[in-house]
Amino acid sequence: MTEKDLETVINTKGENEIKVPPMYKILLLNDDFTPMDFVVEVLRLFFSMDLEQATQVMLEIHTEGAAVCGVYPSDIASTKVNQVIEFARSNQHPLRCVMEEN
Ligand code: TYC
Repeated sequence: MTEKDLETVINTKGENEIKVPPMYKILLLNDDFTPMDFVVEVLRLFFSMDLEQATQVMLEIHTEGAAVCGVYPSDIASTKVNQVIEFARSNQHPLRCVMEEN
C-alpha cells in the first residue's frame, strides 16, 4: 500500500489523527453466456459465500445486471479481481469482474 492509498481523518482539534485505507467494492457483471453454476462456484470460492447466499447473489446479478460481492482494501480487491478473471478465462467464460471505490 502506498501513501496515496491512505485517507487522512481529521480529529475534533483539526489535527490529522488516523489514516484509514479507502475501500473498494468488487462487482460481478451479468452476461448471456457464463453458466449460473459457474458464477455460484466463483462466489463460493473467491468470496466465501455458502450455497444459499451465492445463489441469491448470482440471481441478483442475473436480474439486475450487477451486484456487490465484497468490499476490500485496494491490494486485496485488485488481486481478487485478477484471480476471478483468470479463473473465468481458463474455463472459457466471459464473466466480467470489476472494482470501484466505495
Ligand atoms: N445470465 C447468465 C445466464 O443466464 C448467468 C450469469 C449470472 C452470468 C451472473 C454472469 O455474473 C453473472 N446463464
